Amino acid sequence: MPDILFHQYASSPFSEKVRVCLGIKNLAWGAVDQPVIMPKPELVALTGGYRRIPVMQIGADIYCDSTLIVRELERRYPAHTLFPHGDCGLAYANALWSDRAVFQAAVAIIFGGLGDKVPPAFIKDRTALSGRAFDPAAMQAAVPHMEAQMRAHIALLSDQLADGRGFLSGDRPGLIDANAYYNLWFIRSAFRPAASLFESMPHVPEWMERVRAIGHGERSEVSREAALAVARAAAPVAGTIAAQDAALAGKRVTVAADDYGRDPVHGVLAGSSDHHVAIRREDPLAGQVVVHFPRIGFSVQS
Ligand SMILES: N[C@@H](CCC(=O)N[C@@H](CS)C(=O)NCC(=O)O)C(=O)O
Repeated sequence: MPDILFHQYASSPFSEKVRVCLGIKNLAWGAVDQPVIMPKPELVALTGGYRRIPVMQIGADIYCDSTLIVRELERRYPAHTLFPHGDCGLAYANALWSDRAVFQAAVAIIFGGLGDKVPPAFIKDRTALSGRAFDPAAMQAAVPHMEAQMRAHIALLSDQLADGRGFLSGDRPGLIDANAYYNLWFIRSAFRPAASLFESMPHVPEWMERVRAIGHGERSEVSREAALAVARAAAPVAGTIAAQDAALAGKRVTVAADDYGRDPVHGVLAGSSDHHVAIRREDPLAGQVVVHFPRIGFSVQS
């Protein structure tokens, strides 16, 4: 059983970001496939209610959100760094561009393009996820604008690669490549016709091929039941609490995403820093776990 258990599904773009990072680091990991729509009973047993994908599990420590997963991978496995040319703060900041602006354009282009081929159960689920209508017909109307946006985003990549460099920050791949790659991968795999947006963009197809060729490291398959058994058998790691959170130490808090998929997770504050917050909780299926969230994009309430 590999130490890294990665809760994901094949078509998930945020999972592809992390899979590329696992490839850059050439790590062994267990893929725990989760459903594309709710219910996800084994996942929420681990997270306490957070339903988004991906989630990483190491023993009884559960890491939510691709940004924190990447940060934890770099901390635990510093070899083959995700920041081969430095600039780690900028690379994390760059995720806000890819995860919000570029991702939203990709979603509109893909689901607007698929139109009435999007299954009703998926529409219902994503409406509940976002708290507003997930409406492929409305997205269809927005496609010309979103394609223009996407083209402008991709042109930034083309500019960055124009001096002949192999990867976005130089001759070695890093987080910044995974960030920029996964939305284009999403378009190509979910709605192929829209790939014409970048297939003719100078330097971009060759760079995409270089990123694809990195692979995903050493993947094996792990069942959801086996992942729960790993959590039950392990003890979560002890964390430290940052000075600014001292008043909340040992207190019950609620953590929730501030954009979509805002399902609250309750627990006792067990660790924090400028970059993360961690809460301890007990679950009948998963045992005692600590669930870790990034600070950016999540609220903490006592
Ligand atoms: N900020 C989150 C976003 C994750 C996200 O939106 N994931 C999508 C799938 S790629 C999701 O959870 N969709 C709803 C679902 O799968 O249930 C991250 O970086 O992990």
